[in-house]
Amino acid sequence: MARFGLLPVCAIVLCVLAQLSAQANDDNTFAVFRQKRYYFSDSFKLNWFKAMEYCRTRGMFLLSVRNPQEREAVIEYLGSTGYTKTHKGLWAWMSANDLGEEGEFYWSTTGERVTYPNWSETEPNDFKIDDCTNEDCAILEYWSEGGANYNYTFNDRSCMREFHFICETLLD
Ligand SMILES: [Ca+2]
Ligand SMILES: [Ca+2]
Repeated sequence: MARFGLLPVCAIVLCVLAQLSAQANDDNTFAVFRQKRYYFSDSFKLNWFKAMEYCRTRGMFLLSVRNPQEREAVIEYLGSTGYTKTHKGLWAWMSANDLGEEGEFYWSTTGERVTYPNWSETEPNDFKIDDCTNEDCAILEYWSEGGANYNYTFNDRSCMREFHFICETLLD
């Protein structure tokens, strides 16, 4: 029984591997910086939940920017994609959110509290979208004419809005 069952399993594994390999070959925004691998969804947008899921399907995690060194690595990586040469701004989901407790932001990828004070001016503001929706998920934002304020800084946005996003691998 086990012997006959093995063949279909092998076929499925090969099929999955082939698909993963095809996905990897399609990437033009996949790179390694300071020992972390990054992926930037430059061609499509998802809501925060879908972005989390998408990163996991690639064996990666939604981005965490826990200190100035990680911010520098992300800026270096994004520079390498060429995206900011052709776009004036960049808005990308990170894993930070205050879904669990309003006003208390955590990196859902690592479980750590957000202690790096890299928020844009007046953020996070939990802006009220409608009766049921405030802002509970955070993006990394850049605006070429924003000066120091939108310089790869953080902003809470509505989790259901669709933005580009960045995935990363975690260091051991
Ligand atoms: Ca909030
Ligand atoms: Ca906000």
